[in-house]
Amino acid sequence: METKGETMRTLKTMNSFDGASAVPPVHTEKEFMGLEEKYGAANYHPLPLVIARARGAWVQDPSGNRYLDMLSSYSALNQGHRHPRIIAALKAQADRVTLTSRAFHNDQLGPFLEQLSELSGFDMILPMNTGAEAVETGIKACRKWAYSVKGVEPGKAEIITAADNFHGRTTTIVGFSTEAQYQDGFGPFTPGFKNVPFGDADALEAAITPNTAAFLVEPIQAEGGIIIPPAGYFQRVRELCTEHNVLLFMDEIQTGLGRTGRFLACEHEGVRPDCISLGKALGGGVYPVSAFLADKEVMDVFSPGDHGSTFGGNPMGAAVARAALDVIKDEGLAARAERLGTQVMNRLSKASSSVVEDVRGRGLLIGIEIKKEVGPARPFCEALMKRGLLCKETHAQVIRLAPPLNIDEDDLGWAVDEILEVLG
Ligand code: IF1
Repeated sequence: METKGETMRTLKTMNSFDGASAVPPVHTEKEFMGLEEKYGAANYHPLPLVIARARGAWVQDPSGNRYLDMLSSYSALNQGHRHPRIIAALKAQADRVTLTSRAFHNDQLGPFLEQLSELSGFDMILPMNTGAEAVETGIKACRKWAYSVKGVEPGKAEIITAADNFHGRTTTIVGFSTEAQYQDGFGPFTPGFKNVPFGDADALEAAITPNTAAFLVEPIQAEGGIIIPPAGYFQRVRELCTEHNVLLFMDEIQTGLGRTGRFLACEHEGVRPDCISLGKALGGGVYPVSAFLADKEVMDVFSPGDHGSTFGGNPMGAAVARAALDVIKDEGLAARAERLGTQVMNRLSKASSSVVEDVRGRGLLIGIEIKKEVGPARPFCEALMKRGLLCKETHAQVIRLAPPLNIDEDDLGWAVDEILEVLG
């Protein structure tokens, strides 16, 4: 990296990776990128950086250049890269048993479910692998609950979702996306969904019918541009759902597990949903683990054979998730996110108002919206990458910041210095 400012900082941590040596890479960065381009489907357009090693909040390319990771794989790395306790759990479990299928019991799943139930306050858990699978599981649970408990006529259950949602990429889930590109060319879609504007409780009330099974919503719309709901919105949503016997299903896949300064983001709103989905950091950034959580009345709709997954609940994932949850709790990562997030927000509020339209966030999930007349956010992310700092825009105008929650305070301070400089 050529820029002067970050040399000290990148050198500071230069020797901190285990076994990181000056062994020349077999391929150059250019060749690695070329291979992905030639053999990989073109469904991504990554920034031109190849990551070969990582630890904590830092990543390194094959040539040894260092970058501070302010994206954390979209909050899947709340515990940082390769947390020693999580890696130890992974290695220990790899030496015992990795996969049993759910045809048999294993000695990791039960303790994992108990731990997650105690931390979240939900009675029961259905483990899956990816976020989209946890959301799909929840959709099935809400529909079945509507038929078997609420008494909705067969085939009539409806689920209400929010405009500008992001819940994953399956054909059912993109079917209720309002982003044209996510749907384009992938229809026909699953019926039984309708959208209302996020933040508008009256619109939700108007959309509820006797056939409504659930309202599926993110506590903060992250991909939507870090959209924080208006004060009191979720309290009203909770009242409406209770009044009309509709399940409140909150997708905490990106906002949960400490990211926003609470274990779950819904705690900010003072509401308890009927069910939630978790993913991303549940696997500590090393193994895909997701889950659908609900109380007994909802989870009881499932009988043997109704739902499942070859890998869901496997002992490797369960052991990793137990360590991932231990780290969040023992290191007080939610409180840390709250404290550091406030510091960052205070400093960012001093950014040039001729460039910045708005700074918003909760905990360490922060969006910097660039003024439309200034241009899109991407060039700012590219400029930051040149300075050794990784982040990614969401939609055209918003720079999304989501560093590991255990990021070193000086590193985070340096990142804000760089951001303020780039914003001018
Ligand atoms: C990608 C976005 C973020 C999620 C919420 C479910 C899922 C996600 C609230 C599905 C996933 C990911 C998907 C990933 C990038 C990332 C993303 F830009 F696409 F929208 F974070 F903002 N619910 N979000 O945020 O989880 O099935 O992916 O495990 O490249 O698509 P998944």
